[in-house]
Amino acid sequence: MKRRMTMAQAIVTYLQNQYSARDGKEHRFIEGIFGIFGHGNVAGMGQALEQDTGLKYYLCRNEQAMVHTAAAFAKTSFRMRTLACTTSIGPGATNMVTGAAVATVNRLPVLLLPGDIFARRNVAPVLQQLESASSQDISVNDCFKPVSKYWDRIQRPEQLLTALPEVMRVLTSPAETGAVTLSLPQDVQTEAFDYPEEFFAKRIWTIPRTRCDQALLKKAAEWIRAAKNPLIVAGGGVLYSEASGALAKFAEATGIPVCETQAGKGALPFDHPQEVGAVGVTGTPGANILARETDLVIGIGTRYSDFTSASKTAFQNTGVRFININVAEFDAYKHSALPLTGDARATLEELQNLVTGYSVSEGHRTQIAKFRAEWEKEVDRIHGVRKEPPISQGEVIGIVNGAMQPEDTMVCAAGSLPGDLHKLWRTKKPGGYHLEYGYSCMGYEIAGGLGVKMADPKREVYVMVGDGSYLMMAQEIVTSLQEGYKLNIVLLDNHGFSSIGGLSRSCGNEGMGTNYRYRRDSKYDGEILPVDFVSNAASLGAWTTRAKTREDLVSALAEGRKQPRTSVVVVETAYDERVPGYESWWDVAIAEVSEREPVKAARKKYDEARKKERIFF
Ligand SMILES: Cc1ncc(C[n+]2csc(CCOP(=O)(O)OP(=O)(O)O)c2C)c(N)n1
Ligand SMILES: [Mg+2]
Repeated sequence: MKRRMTMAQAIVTYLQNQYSARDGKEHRFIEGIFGIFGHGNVAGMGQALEQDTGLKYYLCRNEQAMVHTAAAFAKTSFRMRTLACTTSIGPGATNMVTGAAVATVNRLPVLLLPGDIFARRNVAPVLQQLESASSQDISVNDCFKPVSKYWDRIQRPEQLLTALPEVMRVLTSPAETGAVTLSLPQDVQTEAFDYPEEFFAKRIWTIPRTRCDQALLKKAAEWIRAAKNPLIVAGGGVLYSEASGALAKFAEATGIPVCETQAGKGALPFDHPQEVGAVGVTGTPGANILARETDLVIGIGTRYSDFTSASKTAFQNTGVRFININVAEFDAYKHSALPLTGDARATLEELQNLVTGYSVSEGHRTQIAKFRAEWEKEVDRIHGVRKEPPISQGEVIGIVNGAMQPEDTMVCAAGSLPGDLHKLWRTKKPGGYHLEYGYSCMGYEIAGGLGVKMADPKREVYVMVGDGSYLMMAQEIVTSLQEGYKLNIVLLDNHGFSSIGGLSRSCGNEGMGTNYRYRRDSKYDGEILPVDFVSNAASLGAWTTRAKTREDLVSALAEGRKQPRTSVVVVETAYDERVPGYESWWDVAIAEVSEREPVKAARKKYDEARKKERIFF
């Protein structure tokens, strides 16, 4: 049996019949499709979606934002589901490139379907076509190649028969997943083909719990048994694999402390006895001291970004070794580790059986408990700072954390918040802490929050966003209202880029371009720009209020939570009141020559600090 359909109609039908399965649970893999239409997709994909509502269509305000929404949806679903995104050609398409990079860096499945220029070519250059004099086989969509895990261009409708299964293979592969881009020339979208009926049959893609090599597993157990002060670094892979329970058991049985990366935070609840908190540049003192001294790092589902490895200075024990449990071979081999290439949960369970009876020393357990207690005191101190308005960011974090229920989720991505949140946030459940800190993309926050809410409408979603990020991408508030997905947005207004301002000064500079102030002579040191965020958010349709004091903020959050529609609480925070760093360092290169003394001094310190950077062999 054949079905005569356009290429776009075939995509829409195929996608709604793809399912994922793991641990006996089955999900429709592509839950819906976001899209902004233009001449490059309205008559193809638009026609198909209008005719066949089996794949639910969502309208958003910006193409970059919809990819963030899809990525956050996938992350909240532990990669068992995602959303697709359709765009027109040219700017609509390239607007998604940043979103694609976010998804790929964070190893999150998103399906991108940018429209493309005419395959037929005779009418070129079409509106929004960037011509190339050296080849006609190129368009702006080639820009997606380095940010996609699979990229293809459908020049004939029958190519879908071989392309779409590849799309699904990559999207559902725990090791390979990321952004997948299918470029769809606008004429080919509308071309018909007799597709075989079987192509549209329901297909279930099992997301495997891959087992690692058994000889390496045995060797890993020997290394653990021989270790004096091992340390587990829990990354995003622990969450993606839903391995929190297995990790808790493993840590309890062995006494091995667990520290967390940004993506891995929440793998264990903050009050678990083996949980020593954030590690790396934005880490806690206990975790960073343990990292410095450990003789065995067990990295689980981590890509060892520079924030985790403190730019390769975190692990200073001369004899330190690494065991990496990672479903992606690429990550498993990092730091010359003993690679356990496999699923985090399955591997932890198998490893646990081989280390029965092993425990870190009593002294080590006592030390861990002491670090934990000291850190909780420090968090209380920072939460408890009582500054006259504008209040401190640390206080705001404490208040928002206190206003939330264990099953709620806090979302953030860029600015000075992620570092402070990594340290201070008390996460109670896996998925409660949602940071996009692989690409740290300003603008992810609200769009991402929408994706979290769409994945689990029952939970309250809190978006913490700086004024800089808000001004880059706030428009998805409108989408949240349109769809009835309520967000609780907390906007911290410190009149500029406090994070980068601080960084600039720590590099011996003066923070040029990091204040939102009027230009006066050659500098931005005039009055603060009068941006009224309350009116701005209200104009988009949100419930809004301003909070100045701690008491204001507590009641504003309570009031906002009660609102049926998206709420925005605007709180002015102090630009220079910062949470300190603890026992760590980040490599940001400083000018080697300068006419300025502070830069020279910063470079001198920098040259010294860099000596601690290690390569592991
Ligand atoms: C899209 C994008 N552009 C630039 C940056 C670099 N950057 C990181 S934080 C930041 C400033 C963020 O400002 P805001 O949201 O107000 O947070 P604050 O630093 O004040 O906490 C900038 C420009 C980025 N992360 N993402
Ligand atoms: Mg700011």
